[in-house]
Amino acid sequence: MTLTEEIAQLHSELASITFTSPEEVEQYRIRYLSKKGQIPALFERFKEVTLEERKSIGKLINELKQLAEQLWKDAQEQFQAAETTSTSGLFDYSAPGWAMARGSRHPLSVVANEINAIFSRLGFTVAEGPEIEDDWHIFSALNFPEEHPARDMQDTFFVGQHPDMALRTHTSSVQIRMMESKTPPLRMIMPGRVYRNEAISARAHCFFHQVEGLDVDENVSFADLKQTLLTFSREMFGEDTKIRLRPSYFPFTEPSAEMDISCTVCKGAGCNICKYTGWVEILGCGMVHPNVMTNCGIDPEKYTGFAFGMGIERIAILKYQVKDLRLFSQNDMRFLKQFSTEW
Ligand code: 2NL
Repeated sequence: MTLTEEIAQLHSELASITFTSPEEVEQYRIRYLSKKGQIPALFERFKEVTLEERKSIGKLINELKQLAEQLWKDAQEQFQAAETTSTSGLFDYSAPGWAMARGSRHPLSVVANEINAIFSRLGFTVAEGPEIEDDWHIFSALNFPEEHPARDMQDTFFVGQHPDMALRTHTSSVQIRMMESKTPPLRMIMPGRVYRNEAISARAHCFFHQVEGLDVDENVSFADLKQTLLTFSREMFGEDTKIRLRPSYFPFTEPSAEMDISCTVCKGAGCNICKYTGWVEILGCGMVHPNVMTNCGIDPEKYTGFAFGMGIERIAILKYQVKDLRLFSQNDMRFLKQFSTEW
């Protein structure tokens, strides 16, 4: 084979070469470019070339050498880049997975769910209704007199300039809707958000959450109210919880009462949660006023009913000893994360 033919053959050999591993690149370097490789060998044979051929053959050999070196450089870069980006051979399939952060329920949801569950077991269903209400469902149907202070602009958020529409101040509006649209027996609770126009502080907020309950049927008595609330209190706060009813006044119930439970913190011995009385107030209740029954189209001669209402924040504050109402709406993760084990 002449030198020219040999150069041509090597040229086509190099043109078709591909690399699949760094080892092949090294083999290539040894075979073509190392001291004893095929390209330096061509330079050895160049000594035999005649004077007239030197220029053209010299050019061919140099071109071949440049090609061979370029291929080697490219191949090295190719495998270097692969080595830094590929994880093949480095990934440990037996390594434990990332720990998934567990979400947590809002404490008010935890308490509301628990209240719902307890009353569900006592045969109450859950009803919900609109947060923007008319005057009838918030005040008039509930026997609030025309001049009652709760109707004041100061206490209630009215919607726009509308004198008749407002954000509900209690969930009794939902109870009115239920009594208007259904016939007794009615046994239901109404949880939801309510609004009051108050300056925000540790003890007051412009919105909070309530659960109200209603039981209307023939022969429903104050004793039924008392036993229902005692059962609820024992389930919610523990078997040994005592209740105490104090006479009170609401426009929508007669008679009316406020209910205390024995202090959950000191069990009645006296502490700063119960202000050393041994009792803490948790709800208001009473027998549905006959006027309210009539307003909803229910005959108060045939049916009687009891009703009650409690603030969910108040129950949560007692249960978790929360010192500031604002914590419930600030979404501070340090506060919320503490409830991660609750449902
Ligand atoms: C409280 C007191 C109460 C009611 C709510 C009610 C509803 C209807 C008829 C009669 Cl439709 N009563 N609800 C009754 C007594 C007390 O709530 O202090 N809530 C936080």
